[in-house]
Amino acid sequence: MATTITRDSRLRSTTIASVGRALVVIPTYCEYDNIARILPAIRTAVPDVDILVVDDSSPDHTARRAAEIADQIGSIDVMVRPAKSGLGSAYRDGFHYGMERGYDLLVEMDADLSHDPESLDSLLEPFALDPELSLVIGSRYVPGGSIPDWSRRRRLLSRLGNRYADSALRFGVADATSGFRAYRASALEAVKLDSVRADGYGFQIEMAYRVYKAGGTIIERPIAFTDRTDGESKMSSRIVFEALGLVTAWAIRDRLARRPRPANNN
Ligand SMILES: Nc1nc2c(ncn2[C@@H]2O[C@H](COP(=O)(O)OP(=O)(O)OP(=O)(O)O)[C@@H](O)[C@H]2O)c(=O)[nH]1
Ligand SMILES: [Mg+2]
Repeated sequence: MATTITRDSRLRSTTIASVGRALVVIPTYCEYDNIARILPAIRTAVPDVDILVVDDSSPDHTARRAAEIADQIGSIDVMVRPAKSGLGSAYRDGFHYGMERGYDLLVEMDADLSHDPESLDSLLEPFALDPELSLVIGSRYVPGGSIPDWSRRRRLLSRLGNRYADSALRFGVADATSGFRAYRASALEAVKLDSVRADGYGFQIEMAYRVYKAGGTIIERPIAFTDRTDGESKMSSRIVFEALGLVTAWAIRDRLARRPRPANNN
């Protein structure tokens, strides 16, 4: 006998209604198959959130595919930019789009199904409980978080990178490179998005650090991060080294700025 499991959509609507309107921003570059899977999966998991796909004119016509799905299931916008311009700039444009339209929460999520739409609820729910909350990070490195597909070596490198970022910047974040997270719009306004220049992992770390420095409250919720099965990764070792260099530069800059000035005896 088949068992039917019905999700409690009443509870979900109440949660979203009490935190305001949420927009999930998904940057894409050549994710033709993945985008057709992730959009309906998000709609099923959190029916009340809207979605914005930010595509950089992917030659595989990801944007056209996204627009077809949008016609079928609604409440999805597709922003097409003229050329591949990086993850950081895709999020900046997507966040501006959402803030101009009055969304209260802005969510970052990859298209490649590494981020489970079923976890979206756990990123949004804390905003309903704490009006002061600025940022909820979906974290691989808090109890309950996991990366089932990664080798020990890759896990170690990512863990060490994150430990380095936290010991240099002291913002108390275990998984600052995670790209699965939700911001309160007012927290994004406070961080002056336009001056954020980093890309990739550096973008994620810089955004969390800026929220922290602006006095915002950040919490982490466990997620399982699974490897993409379709399409190609756009991350490179250049982006990893850029992130490490930036973390070091921010840490030095802010330590120097905090040093007491010598007393002027004249
Ligand atoms: N619009 C836009 N999207 C991008 C760009 N680079 C990457 N993306 C998207 O950003 C998301 C994350 O990129 P990935 O290549 O999966 O990076 P990652 O998840 O850190 O790396 P993997 O673990 O190897 O998948 C995916 O949805 C990509 O399609 C870009 O230059 N422009
Ligand atoms: Mg990915």
